[in-house]
Amino acid sequence: MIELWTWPTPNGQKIHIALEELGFPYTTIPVNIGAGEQLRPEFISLNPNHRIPVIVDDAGPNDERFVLFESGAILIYLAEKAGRLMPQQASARYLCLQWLMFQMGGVGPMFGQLNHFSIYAPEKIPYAIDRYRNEAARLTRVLDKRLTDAPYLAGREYSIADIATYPWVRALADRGAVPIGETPSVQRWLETVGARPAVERGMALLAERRS
Ligand SMILES: N[C@@H](CCC(=O)N[C@@H](CS)C(=O)NCC(=O)O)C(=O)O
Repeated sequence: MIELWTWPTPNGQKIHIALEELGFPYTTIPVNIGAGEQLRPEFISLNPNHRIPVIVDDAGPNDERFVLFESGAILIYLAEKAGRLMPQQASARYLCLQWLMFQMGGVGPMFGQLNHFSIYAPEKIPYAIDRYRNEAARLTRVLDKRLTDAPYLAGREYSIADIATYPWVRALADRGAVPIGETPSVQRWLETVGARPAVERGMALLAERRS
């Protein structure tokens, strides 16, 4: 059984989707980050960086209990454990990791900063908002080019690279923060990925707690 410590934000939703796609049995422990629950000692003992998501797998490597944080590492772990959602063929596998790293190092941090400065910052700083809005738009155009050349980020196969990227793009597209009307291939991919039953279930997990 996998224990999932999470909250319905894009980094948590990636893991919700992967677990739903792969069918691993799991239990969910909500960590309300708005209420500061990520700072509780029991959570910090699992992730010293006090961020969701975290998984605790009681059947980890060598059949031992295994704790893992960082959503990109968790996605690779789950895909390798199942032997699914990451292409087997070498070049496609590295392209999958390339686009996963693009999400972890680019889309996540930049879209996150755009959210911070445009929604949560007590002072609205035009320079910061413009900087992250432009960067989010640029990254969306990079995704659009890739998704014009290939149906999914890794190529022909749906993979953890799509799972990592979908919740971020979905969230910003839904509130009009990225120019989705100008990126038709991203729009097509959002519709295709969003129609997967496991993606619908993963996005719905704990959603009522946030509203
Ligand atoms: N690089 C980390 C980022 C995780 C992260 O930033 N999680 C956010 C929610 S999306 C969080 O827990 N924030 C709590 C806080 O800022 O204190 C990952 O991908 O797992």
